[in-house]
Amino acid sequence: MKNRLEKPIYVTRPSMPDYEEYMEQIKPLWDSHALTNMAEYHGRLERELGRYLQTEKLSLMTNGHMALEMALQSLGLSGEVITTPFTFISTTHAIVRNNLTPVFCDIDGRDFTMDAAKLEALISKRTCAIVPVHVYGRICNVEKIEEIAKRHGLKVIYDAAHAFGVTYKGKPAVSYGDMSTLSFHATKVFHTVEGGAVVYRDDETGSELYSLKNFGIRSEECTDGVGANAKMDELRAAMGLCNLRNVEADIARRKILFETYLERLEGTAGLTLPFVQKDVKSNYAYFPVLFDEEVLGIGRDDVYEELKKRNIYARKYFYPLASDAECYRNVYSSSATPVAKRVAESVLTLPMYADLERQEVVLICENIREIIGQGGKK
Ligand code: T4K
Repeated sequence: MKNRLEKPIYVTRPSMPDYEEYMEQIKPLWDSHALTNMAEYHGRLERELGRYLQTEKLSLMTNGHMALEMALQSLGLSGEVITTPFTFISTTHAIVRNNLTPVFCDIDGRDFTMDAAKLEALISKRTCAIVPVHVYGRICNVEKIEEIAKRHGLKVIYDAAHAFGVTYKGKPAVSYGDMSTLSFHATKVFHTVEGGAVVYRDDETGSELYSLKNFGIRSEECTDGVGANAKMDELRAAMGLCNLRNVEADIARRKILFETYLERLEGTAGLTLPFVQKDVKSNYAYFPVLFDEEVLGIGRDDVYEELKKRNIYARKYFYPLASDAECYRNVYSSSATPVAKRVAESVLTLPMYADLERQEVVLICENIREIIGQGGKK
């Protein structure tokens, strides 16, 4: 184990703004005492994010999960929602917590987003919406999904938690569908520590979301919705304002790391490496690799454990499938989504964050090649 790293490398590490810059940003709060409930920075971050994402219709939320819950609730849906099991558990929970029933569609074997060719067969009289996920920041088959949704009168809400800053055919990922939700969690390309947003299309929905994230309160004496507390506070909005200034530079650094991984791992039998889709400007959020046990003679789980011993903490995003989670497995079977099952059983996402050194990526790749017995160095 000659390449064991001295310092642990985790799957991700949040970007931090310059300390002085953040202190400067939050200083006025000691005068204003305005800390939360849609105060100045809340509005400012909404406007600045709106400019970056080319939309005027963006509502900040306390996290990506509540963004999805609030988005679904604002549409007043009931019945079944077609979604993907290859996602973080939040996607399924947001559907279920809205008293909706998830119906799992299999994924495309190449980009791991919802397989639009299998979508229509799952539509029933009870279907009210589709919740696809731009998983790893890869864009779903938005054209086909829109065409099917239109034909059946269904709403489309994209879980775009991974797709901050991604564009498809020159348009931001969040411009597709009836709504899109974003996560600004510390582990994301852009973060506000915890945070998220809903991108919506009309002012009526905007007003509904504004009220729902504040307990359903419309005015001091009128509460006409069963809302939640999903507001973002001023300290986190200030973090967002600082981080937004650095996000393009962070994405550029990620791109270099992504390309270094490809350069060092390309041509290794038994590995399926990620790629940037056609017409997509990527944010390089994740570096997912499939390990084919039949070819390698060593399985994904063994590679994961071996990497851990060498101080490299990759993650099995997303294993188990949401449909296999203890709270859902009595209702669903992953055998209904065989492609998702195979991908979940063979995927490892390798460390990826803006501050990761190029040399660290080189070392991670050497370790992987050593573990799978295909030579330490390339
Ligand atoms: N939809 C999708 C498709 C999502 O992926 C997510 C979240 C959501 C919806 C919901 O959005 P949020 O409500 O979270 O905004 C993480 C994140 O907590 C979660 O945001 C993310 N997706 C998911 C994919 O990953 P864990 O449990 O794997 O994170 P954790 O704490 O193990 O962190 C991973 C590594 O990052 C650690 O080993 C070390 C490093 N780390 C983490 C944190 C939190 C740090 O260095 N500093 C930190 O503060 O879920």
